[in-house]
Amino acid sequence: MSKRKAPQETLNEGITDFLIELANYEKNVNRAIHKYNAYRKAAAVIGKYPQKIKSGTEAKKLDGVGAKIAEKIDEFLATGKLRKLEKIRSDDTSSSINFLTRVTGIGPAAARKFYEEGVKTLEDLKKIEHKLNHHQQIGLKYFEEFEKRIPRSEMQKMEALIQKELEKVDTEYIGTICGSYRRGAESSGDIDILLTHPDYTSQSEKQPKLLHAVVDHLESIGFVTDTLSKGDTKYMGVCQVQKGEDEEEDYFHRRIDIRLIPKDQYYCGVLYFTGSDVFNKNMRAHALEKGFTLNEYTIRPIGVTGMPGEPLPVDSEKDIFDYIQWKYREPKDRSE
Ligand code: DCP
Ligand code: MG
Repeated sequence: MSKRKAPQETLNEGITDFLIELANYEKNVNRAIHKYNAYRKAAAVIGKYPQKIKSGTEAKKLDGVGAKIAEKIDEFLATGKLRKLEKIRSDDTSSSINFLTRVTGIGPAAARKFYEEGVKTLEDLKKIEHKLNHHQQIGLKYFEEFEKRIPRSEMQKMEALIQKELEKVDTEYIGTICGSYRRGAESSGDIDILLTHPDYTSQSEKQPKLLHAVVDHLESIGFVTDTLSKGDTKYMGVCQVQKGEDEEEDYFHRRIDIRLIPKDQYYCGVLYFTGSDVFNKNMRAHALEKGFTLNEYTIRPIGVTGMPGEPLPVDSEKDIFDYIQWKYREPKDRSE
């Protein structure tokens, strides 16, 4: 998962930016995930709204914007700022914890622990590097690079490279770069690859080799440069495009995740990891209304007893939309 969401360039970006800042504050500092979700949902729906919002009342008509957010919108429209945010930004605890969570491998709990030990800045972290785990050390090493968003042109380059190299390892692999890239974003925070192979299903044995063969190969060609964690089905690491002879500047190091998924669960996975997170929540809620439970692995009908039944067969993302009687939405239309 990437740490920082792209700022939204929309008619109401002042509003969506402050909502996202509040969302991150709730997640990182207060560990209030419901409030985080509520702010993200409001930001997504306002981001898609085709007019410039003129009042809280107008915004409140949108699904996901309640009275409290409407009030904040009024304050922001009237004064150009938000007292609550000014306070958060100037508060040492909040700003330090918020900062520390920008390092990959440091979550809200670790950030608070470091803060309580007096570790607040990048310099502080460097001094206690030996106390960091391997993931956090890599996060520190590439801190500035990981903060940079990946331009779509570079994502396309990496997609072509990955598809070409997958084919060399085994022509039967199916790989999809999901996340914001698949939704057509102009820039992405990281690379989220979903991998499957026809030999591998939820009924067959585990096949970690299918994942490791790909990672080892990407490492051997110098694309994968560091490993954060390497499990049977999930790899987290770092990659870098090699610069061409005619190029002057190096490419940045980028965060890459590769997940190996059984073929029968692949499209539920592709749907989930294409997101957005807000879209996923809305789709899951709609699925429930129609009597299905949907997650990153399966879609299952909920029986009269309220218990989920056996997973339904799925051969495409469209199958999932069909089960819940939803009109198919292209990835680019899945921001909320
Ligand atoms: N996801 C989700 N719920 C979460 C985290 C992730 O549904 N709590 C799904 C939806 C995301 C996808 O996984 O789109 C990938 O996660 P990222 O954090 O990488 O998000 P994006 O790829 O959408 O954005 P970015 O460009 O910042 O990487
Ligand atoms: Mg991503």
